[in-house]
Amino acid sequence: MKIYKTISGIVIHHQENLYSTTEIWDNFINRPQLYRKILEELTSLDKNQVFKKRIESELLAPIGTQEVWAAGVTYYRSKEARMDESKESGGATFYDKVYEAERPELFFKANPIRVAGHWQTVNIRKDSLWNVPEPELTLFISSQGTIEGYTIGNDMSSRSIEGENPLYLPQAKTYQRSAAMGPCLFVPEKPIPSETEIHMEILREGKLMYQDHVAISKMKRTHTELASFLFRECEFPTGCFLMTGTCLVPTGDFTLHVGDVVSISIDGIGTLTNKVAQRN
Ligand code: DO4
Ligand code: MG
Repeated sequence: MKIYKTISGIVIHHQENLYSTTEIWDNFINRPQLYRKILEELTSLDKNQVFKKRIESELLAPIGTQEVWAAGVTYYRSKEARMDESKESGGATFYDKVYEAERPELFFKANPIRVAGHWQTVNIRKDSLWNVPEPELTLFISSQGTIEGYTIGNDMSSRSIEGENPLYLPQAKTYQRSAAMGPCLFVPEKPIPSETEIHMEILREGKLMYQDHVAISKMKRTHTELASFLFRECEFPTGCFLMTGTCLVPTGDFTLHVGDVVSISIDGIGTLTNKVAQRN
């Protein structure tokens, strides 16, 4: 089941049918056993294929008042790339240690105003020379700590700022439109399968600059492990989103340009596309 947030309300896509409700987003999604609850409600909702137009022309990022958090160094490839970019600063050892440690790296990524939706622009910073998208399976966790859904996340990152000094991580990671999420909230009956693949491609003036994919089974940690660390000492009254880390890192000579188009696809969820921009 896929849940879309649109200007005119929520659209639910289930088994080829479209349903709509004007329920408030936060109240609608922040419920344990979300799949079962929505399934029970479907017969009482408006059902009409015309709601497809709302998905096509009124789509918003699938977020209400939730905070967006992110996990880091959850894949070997991320550890390697970060150790490489920080070797001159002497920060490499921290990535090595956190990959092996019991406690994962978790950081605050964005509040809702910094999040772009499908086809909105994401930014690279003007004071950053080396920028990449990070395609990440993103969990929706209810206020009770249960994983209820998934979306596609782009954890836009400045490699030059993070590489200069790991203490600059918040500036490398959190700025206007440094995150994208969408196109929908995928709410399956069972947890997402480990064979699920994440694909990313980057186009520059129509030319393919990068293309790769990975299965989420390559991740070192489990989703429940990450969620339980996040909920240890934090409350999230309307639930929260948690990006689970990247495994797709372009080679060191690649940096994003203004105008590049980044598309991230995850099996079962869809495709999140964003054009790269810079603030004036
Ligand atoms: O350690 C810094 C951030 C790591 C990250 O964002 C990732 O591994 O995806
Ligand atoms: Mg990341």
